[in-house]
Amino acid sequence: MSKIEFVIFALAAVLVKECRSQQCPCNDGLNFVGDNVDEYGISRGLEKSLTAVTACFWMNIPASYVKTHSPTILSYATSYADNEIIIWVTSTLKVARRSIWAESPNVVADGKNHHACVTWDLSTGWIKMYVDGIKKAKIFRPTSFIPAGGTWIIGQDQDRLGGGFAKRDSMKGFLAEVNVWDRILCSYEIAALAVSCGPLMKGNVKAHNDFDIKGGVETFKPACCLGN
Ligand SMILES: [Ca+2]
Repeated sequence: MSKIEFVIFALAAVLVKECRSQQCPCNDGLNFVGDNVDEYGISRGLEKSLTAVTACFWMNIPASYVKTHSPTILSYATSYADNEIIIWVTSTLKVARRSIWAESPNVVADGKNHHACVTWDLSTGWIKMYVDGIKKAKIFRPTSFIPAGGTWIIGQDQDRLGGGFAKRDSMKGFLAEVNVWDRILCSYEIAALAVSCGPLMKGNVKAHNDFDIKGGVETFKPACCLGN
């Protein structure tokens, strides 16, 4: 471990202690009612194609909801394919690039707050999935680069560019700090994000505040720390 890694781990340890004893000052928490096609966030555009992606977010999804729905966290569609990227939840966390999908083994739809990150290294084919700052899955799924010029949606799954929503794919519960980067975040960066009481880093591809929120989604300041 380098000195900088050690410093970040030490900072993360302090933040964990603080987070568990106070409300977190996270901004931009979104509360989805669920079971509709009206609630989502949209942000158009990707300037250049991607060969590496990291997406991170906070979520809290009721266990009962995933018995009848597959709430979608993030969807990126282009004119070539509606499922360029999908991150969704059954009881576990699932990701897909077109028809190539992967799953993290642990239950995340349990009515508790969870931080999650997914990394796609499209040059090597490795997908890594982190829950609450810990790597839970490393899966080899070779796919091609992600084309530019598409549309990003949070809280719904696109079956056509910017639309084609279904009730069964709607988000329910809380979603916060959805950020997307054009690089693979390191494990210590993800560990630090998962215990931060606010946004340490904004995504350089899409940041949470880039999304235009539609429908009846409420914004609030969530208690978004591990264990709350
Ligand atoms: Ca779709």
